[in-house]
Amino acid sequence: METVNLTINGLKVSAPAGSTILEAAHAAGIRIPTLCYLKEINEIGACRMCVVEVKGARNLVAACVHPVSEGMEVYTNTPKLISSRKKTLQLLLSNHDKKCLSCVRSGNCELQQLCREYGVDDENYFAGESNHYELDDSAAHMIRDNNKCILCRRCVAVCEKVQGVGVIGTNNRGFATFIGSAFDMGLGETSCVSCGQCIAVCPTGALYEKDYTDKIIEAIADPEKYVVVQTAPSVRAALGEEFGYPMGTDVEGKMVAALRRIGFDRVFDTDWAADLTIMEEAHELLDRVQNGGKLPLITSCSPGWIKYCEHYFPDMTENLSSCKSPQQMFGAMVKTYFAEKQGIDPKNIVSVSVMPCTAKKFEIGRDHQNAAGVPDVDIAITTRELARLIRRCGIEFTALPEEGFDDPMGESTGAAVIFGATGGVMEAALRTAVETLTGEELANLEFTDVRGTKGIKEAEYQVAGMDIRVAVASGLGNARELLEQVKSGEKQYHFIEIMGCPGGCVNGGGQPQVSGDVRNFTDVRSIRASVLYRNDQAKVIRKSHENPAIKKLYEEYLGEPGSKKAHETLHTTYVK
Ligand code: HC0
Repeated sequence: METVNLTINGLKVSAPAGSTILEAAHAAGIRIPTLCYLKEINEIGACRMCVVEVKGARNLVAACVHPVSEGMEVYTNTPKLISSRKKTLQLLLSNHDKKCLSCVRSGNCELQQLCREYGVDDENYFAGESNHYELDDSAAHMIRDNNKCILCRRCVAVCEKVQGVGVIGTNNRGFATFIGSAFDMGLGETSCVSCGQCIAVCPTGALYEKDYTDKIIEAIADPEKYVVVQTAPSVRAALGEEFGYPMGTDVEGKMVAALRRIGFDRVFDTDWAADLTIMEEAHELLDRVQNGGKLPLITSCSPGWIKYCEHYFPDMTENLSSCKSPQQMFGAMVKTYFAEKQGIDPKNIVSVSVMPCTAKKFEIGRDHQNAAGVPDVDIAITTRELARLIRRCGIEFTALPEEGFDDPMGESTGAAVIFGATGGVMEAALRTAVETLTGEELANLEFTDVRGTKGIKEAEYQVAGMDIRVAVASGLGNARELLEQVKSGEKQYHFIEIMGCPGGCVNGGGQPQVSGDVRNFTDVRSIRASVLYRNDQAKVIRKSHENPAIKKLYEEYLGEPGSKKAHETLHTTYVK
């Protein structure tokens, strides 16, 4: 690798040719502040927080986009730079709704942190005209508050470049510039897919999920209500970050203990329903392969992806598995099977889900998601909302013991927990489908070709004399690329897994926000996914079809996978 030599603050460093000053400084242990910069997503050098002095240059240069060169002399913290950055912050504050006490991002707002670091002691230093905007609460899952927007354009870039959706952009020009949808439509009127990736990258409180934590507190306090909670695979892999644990810490046991102390009547695991999904989906795959059904079969558990398919690939909705997502299968079974077993009227059950996802808030209101005649899931909250709920209820998370889920809907396998990482649903389905087809036990359960955070992965397996071709995509831009190849006939597969968020649910739009500073230099997706793969490895049972609680469910209630009853309760429909 070709390297160049330069100095940063008088320190001799070398850096790979082509790297930016920001990257070279980071490698040398020097942090240059950023606000708009997101590696490979938003490299526009616009916010001017990362300015540095380069000897011989006429102006200050933006370190996030300026490449290093041989003999360059860079200074990152001179009085001139500190003053320039402080002025930039003061100018941002001059047109910013500074309600920090009530702001959902207070404490982890990137603007607030920089103001503290740069000693901004007068937030009204540049008093003058300011803009005032109505909140946009038209979408099912989120709110845009442009009064707190700093026009960094991270949300615009992630929506367009990563997700290929592009429903937001800059409107107007100059001082009147604001971020919104075309013709100033409400987000809910556009083809937004609710993935929440815009929220995940927002540095301030301008974008946030609709918060339902108070509804949960009310339901728990109501003696008429039986309140059941399920937690998605990925929540355990990231919730700890909200309480100061290093990224990559599994907090499953503490999370369960916290939910019990909040007062839920039963603490269950979405993983149980992920095993159930595999039973139904593997059955559907084998049925389509053996009986000439529509192929490729495409997974249906990511609601952002489903909405994207309906909006952008309506001619492929027949390829979608008819299986409800695990969240919805879980809700359906709580209000039918569990309600019957316990003798509870399903109308008195409040079914709550904790998800790493904002699109799940949209999914619970879709048609045909009401197996017992009432919604399968009543309230979907994000990992971030759960952290707020834990704090609001005065629970000392770090001091909690580790506890286990309740029976019977808390029992799950290693195949289920890996659902939260891209490729996990595929691997779980293969473990079951291959054993079903061959009638033999797999010698190696790990389908490593479909692991990892690459946007598109493919593999081919010889199973019982058949070539089974599979592909996995995460992030909707990657999904589009893969589906275009399928539609053109360039690629042919039997089974495709698609997850709406890049890297899968571990990187969902409802997960703890990671500041740009950390995100730009950390492989967040792999670190969180490693929690799930370790969890899988540690399980005694690692195949969905061996889950005793799921076997019992079929014996007692559903009959066989794909049965009439299974179809009535666990499958759904799509719109074109
Ligand atoms: Fe996922 Fe799911 S794995 S979509 O990514 O399939 O949100 O974690 O809960 O429903 O199980 C999210 C995560 C889930 C569902 C499961 C699936």
